[in-house]
Amino acid sequence: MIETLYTALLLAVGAADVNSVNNQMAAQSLETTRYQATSFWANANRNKLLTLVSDLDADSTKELPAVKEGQSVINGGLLPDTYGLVLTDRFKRLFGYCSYDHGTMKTSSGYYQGIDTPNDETVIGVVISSGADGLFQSDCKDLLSREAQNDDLAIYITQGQIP
Ligand SMILES: [Ca+2]
Ligand SMILES: [Ca+2]
Repeated sequence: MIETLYTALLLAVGAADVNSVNNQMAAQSLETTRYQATSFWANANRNKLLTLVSDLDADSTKELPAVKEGQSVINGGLLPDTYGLVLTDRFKRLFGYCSYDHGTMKTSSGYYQGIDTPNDETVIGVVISSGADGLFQSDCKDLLSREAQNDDLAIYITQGQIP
């Protein structure tokens, strides 16, 4: 199927553009690979972050580590660099990170203010790659309801995943 499409494409563009088509296909395949690798590392970070939860404001709701300040996803920051996390995506750019403070107490710095009564489905953190365009279009406020924007690749961490 792909071979047929490829042949049809070559016939359509003419032999002179074969290299250009080849380059385009290689670029697309590289991009796919980078997305897969990015997704893999973001997942690895999620698993590590889930071992680092604590009820830092003593309201019986656990928080992930706070964000590290830095230019990143809107209303968020960067992954903390003190836990051996993978800090960059496969485009070699820093991952963004949202961390939410839920529960009856939610004023800790380094967190986006969450909701009073989180449940297992509630997002408590997001590891996010800016994608191929290198720009974060997403906002931690909207990521709370899983609304990643444009080509940003978001891996959500939920309360129910806390071991
Ligand atoms: Ca809290
Ligand atoms: Ca982006």
